[in-house]
Amino acid sequence: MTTSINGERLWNSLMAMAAIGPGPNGGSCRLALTPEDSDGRLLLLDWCEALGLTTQVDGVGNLFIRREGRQPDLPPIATGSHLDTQPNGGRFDGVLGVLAGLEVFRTLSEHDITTTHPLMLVVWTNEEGSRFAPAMVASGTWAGAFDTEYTLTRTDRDGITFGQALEAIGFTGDTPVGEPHLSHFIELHIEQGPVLEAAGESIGIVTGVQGMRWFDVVFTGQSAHAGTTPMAARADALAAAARLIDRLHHYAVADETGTTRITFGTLDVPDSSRNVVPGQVRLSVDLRQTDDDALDALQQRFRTELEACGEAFGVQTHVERIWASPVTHFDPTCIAAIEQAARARHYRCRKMVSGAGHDAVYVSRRTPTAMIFVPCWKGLSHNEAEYASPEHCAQGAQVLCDALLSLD
Ligand code: HGY
Ligand code: MN
Ligand code: MN
Ligand code: MN
Repeated sequence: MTTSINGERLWNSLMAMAAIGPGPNGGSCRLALTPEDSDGRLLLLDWCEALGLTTQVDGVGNLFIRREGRQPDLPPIATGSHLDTQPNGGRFDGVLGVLAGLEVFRTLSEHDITTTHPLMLVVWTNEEGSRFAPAMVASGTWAGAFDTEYTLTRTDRDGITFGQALEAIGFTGDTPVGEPHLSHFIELHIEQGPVLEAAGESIGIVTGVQGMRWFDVVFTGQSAHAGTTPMAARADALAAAARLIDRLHHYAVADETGTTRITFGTLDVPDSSRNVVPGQVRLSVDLRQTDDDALDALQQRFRTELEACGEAFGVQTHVERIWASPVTHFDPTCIAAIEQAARARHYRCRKMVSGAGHDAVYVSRRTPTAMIFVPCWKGLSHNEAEYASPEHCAQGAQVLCDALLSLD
């Protein structure tokens, strides 16, 4: 007997969630642990309460929403994702995975289906790493990659700690971090890239995630007068940073394999003024590659270019390592369950590696894990124009439902 999810109900829930913390151009802005993030969590918990589900919250704000099974002592089969967004985020990144999980629970209740294992819908705190670096830090804490103290003391640009922000929205839970143990985890997410849409396919069977490394670079030169200081006498921190960005950008573009990703997402020029030669600059660096050796080589090139830029401009450079996430390979059983579910529904599908990081990366360190992708418009994400069609959202939720049930 196949169980069909209700695509319209899922779409309506997605749009209701999108109304919380709306961005100025039709997207979403629910930075982690802000009142908007809290409102999104509370809306979800309202919906879950209506289904008679129980919720545990751990010490870093992860939500574990439980649907009872016939054998309560078995470890839950889980799904989930994140509700926090980028400042200029879209309405589907993370949210689709959470609300598709809710749709599965709604569908099972509607059809009066009780699984053997308990089921769990998980909302991981601060997946984006935008307000508090690093990304995926709360799923990482659950997985044992970070200790709770480290996570609670991460600070945002205003010096507010993760722990203070969590307390302020009332989501500091008493479930010990690391509980509960999960039997399987499957995360549905938009692809956030162009592959599925270009191929006219509906489902990505995600076999793993590429490696990622984050750094901050502080360039320290000398602030000076814009009018009186000859060019040859300057130690211009911003010009040095610009040279680094230009050199590494072209290095990545020239990579014939097309797998090198370098992003300079933030550039801070403290006390900047239009008629002062910038004395200090802080630049963020996000390096990604599909294998760890290539990532090592990319990191080495970054270091070499940085040294050369420092010398050329007479500027000191200091590198702070913020985060490293190695190439991740997902679990064959979960991958097979997803593939089987997609093919049984005759959805056009392919196996693929994720370019974006996801909570599933850390969950997979402790729990058999895999992911399902659906296409998004022009592969656009981390952009308010992000869009996934109601059909693709429904197909992704259907594969999620079938795959979870097949693991039970
Ligand atoms: O950075 C990432 O890939 C994720 O969206 N946090
Ligand atoms: Mn995401
Ligand atoms: Mn994201
Ligand atoms: Mn992500």
